[in-house]
Amino acid sequence: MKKDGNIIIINAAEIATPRGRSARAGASMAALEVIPDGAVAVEGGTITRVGPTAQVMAELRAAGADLSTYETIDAAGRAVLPGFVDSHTHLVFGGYRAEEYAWRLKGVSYMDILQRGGGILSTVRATRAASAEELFALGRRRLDSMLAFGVTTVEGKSGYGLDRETEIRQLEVMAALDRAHPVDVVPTFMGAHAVPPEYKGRADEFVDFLLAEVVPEVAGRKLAEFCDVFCEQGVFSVAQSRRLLAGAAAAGLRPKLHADEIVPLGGAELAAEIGAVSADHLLHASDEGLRRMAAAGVVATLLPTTAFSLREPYARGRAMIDAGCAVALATDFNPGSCFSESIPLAAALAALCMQLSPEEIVTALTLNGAAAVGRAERIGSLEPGKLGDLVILEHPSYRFIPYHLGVSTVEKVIKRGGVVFDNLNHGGTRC
Ligand code: IZC
Ligand code: ZN
Repeated sequence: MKKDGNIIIINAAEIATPRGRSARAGASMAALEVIPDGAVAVEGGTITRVGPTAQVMAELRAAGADLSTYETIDAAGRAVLPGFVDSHTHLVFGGYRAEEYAWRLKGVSYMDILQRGGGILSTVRATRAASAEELFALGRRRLDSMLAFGVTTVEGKSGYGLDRETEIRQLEVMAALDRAHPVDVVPTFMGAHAVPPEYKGRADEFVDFLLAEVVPEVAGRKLAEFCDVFCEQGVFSVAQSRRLLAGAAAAGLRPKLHADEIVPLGGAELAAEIGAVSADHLLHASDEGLRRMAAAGVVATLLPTTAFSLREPYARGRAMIDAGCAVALATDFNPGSCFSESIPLAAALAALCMQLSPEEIVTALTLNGAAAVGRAERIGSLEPGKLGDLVILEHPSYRFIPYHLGVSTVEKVIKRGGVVFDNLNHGGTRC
């Protein structure tokens, strides 16, 4: 009788994985372990063995494992990797911004649209008007799509409420999605995503409000693990971001930042100063900021599909790795600056426009993404003791991830030792 969470993948063309229980920085990002004719054994949802197929099978037999309790998958001709961790998304929102996209095509800038009360504020209006049930149904469909791209853990941010009630509703929906869906959802509180109309011109008072009225409830009810802020000219200053993140950290929410996305503001320096878990975007981060982030161990989360969508210059991913940073790659899925949950597009842009190697891209999508959501001890690599979260590609090498331009090469997704997506059996739908 098969047992839930028991699976053996055998005969893989290769197992490709970074190793470790924390982010890999600098040159070590390229040090993938590649095992030809590989196997992975998962028992009760946790990886127990990784190695050449003959060795893993001999070890299982020697240990007296009852192989009839395992599902077996023959992965001949296919590469097996850790499940992807999309460590930066805004996946719970109401409404869309297709009209604004058309304006942007005509040359109106993202920040101009926000200053005129559109952009994030347009999504805030639609999200405030949406019920928890509506947001849940939308979120579930989006998670299905992410899963098909090989994502087994996703970070999701609030920030489309900008009031107590809607911010909490977004986070509660993420908790419900986490329970209902195979993809694990890591919640981040981002009440400081924009200044709402009620506080127009009074950003400091809005930060006071968040610290007094929202952060205590979010932290007290454990509705979020992280606090993020849009540290940007015309949104929240470095001083306001520092104050909010310090208060949130005191309540138990670990800091993250949207840093140096549109103009160079010193977000990277702030991230290093306060020991943020990650600083994200970094299109305009200074050399000094990058050096400090590397020294402080802040994960640099790069979102190339956003730069592509905004037609902005790409973050200097190559220089960041060369400066000793740990780089993670994520999609930034949101209805405005980047309406795309495409992992393969992010990977292709990282290769072609940021000069990351295929090995670095795999590390950035797995172990370093896991570190950016504080979970590198449990996910992000294929090693005994980690969760049995993995993807099987339809091609024999991890190199196909950036090479197959914008097209997913993921054939199967396994979450905690169970097949949760199979592109062959289900024509692309979730099991
Ligand atoms: O809804 O536009 N940059 N926040 C900061 C975003 C992009 C998401 C959005
Ligand atoms: Zn974002």
